[in-house]
Amino acid sequence: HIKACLFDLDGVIVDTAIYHYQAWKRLANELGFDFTEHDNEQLKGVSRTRSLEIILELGGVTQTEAEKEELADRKNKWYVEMIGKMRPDEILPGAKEFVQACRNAGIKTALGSASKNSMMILDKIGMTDLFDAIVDGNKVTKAKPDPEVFLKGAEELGVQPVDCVVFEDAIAGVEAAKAGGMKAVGIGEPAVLKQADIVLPGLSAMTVDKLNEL
Ligand code: B16
Ligand code: MG
Repeated sequence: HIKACLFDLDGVIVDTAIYHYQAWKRLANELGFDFTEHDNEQLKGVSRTRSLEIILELGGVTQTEAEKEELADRKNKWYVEMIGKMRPDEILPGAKEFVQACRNAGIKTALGSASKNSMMILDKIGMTDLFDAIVDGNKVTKAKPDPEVFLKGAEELGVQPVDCVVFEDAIAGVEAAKAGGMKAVGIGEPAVLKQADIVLPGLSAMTVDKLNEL
């Protein structure tokens, strides 16, 4: 019997990938190379540091650790400027409704995101109070596909992993859920999210009744 639902943020609750893309592209352009929306696919669910490494590899650029830190900070400032303007109407279809439906059914809810900016985004879209636990990039040391982020979420909720369902749009995120012994609902394409128990196009296709059929 499912007792908790854990939600990824980018790609499940909101589409912040577009803002990450714009900020990374600006950085790549300043460094003298281009960065396409196609390249950006590789960064979904990946940490900020790892994202930068992937971009520098694409551009064939090598940087010192100190330079990398400065570049990541520069990108983050532009990103924060953009998410600072986010509004509740940017919540993906059905996301708020499903999280609320879980709560109404007595199912605990948690956020499990790699983003260190999660709190700001939740605040801007007005969803902070809908989560019983929030585990973000500031609270974890190991990135997805390591299950740390979701295991911490389950622990904060006081629920066993086997009684949890994770909602994820990234391959690494689905892998993290499975590695943690949880059920995984993929948001996206079945051909991509092969490890997920089921794959849906978005949370508007999800219902509380479906949780116990997984
Ligand atoms: P930040 P998620 C992830 O969010 C994004 O998908 C990924 O593109 C980003 O690099 C990562 O957060 C870190 O974000 O730079 O804000 O700390 O999908 O795990 O909710
Ligand atoms: Mg995601």
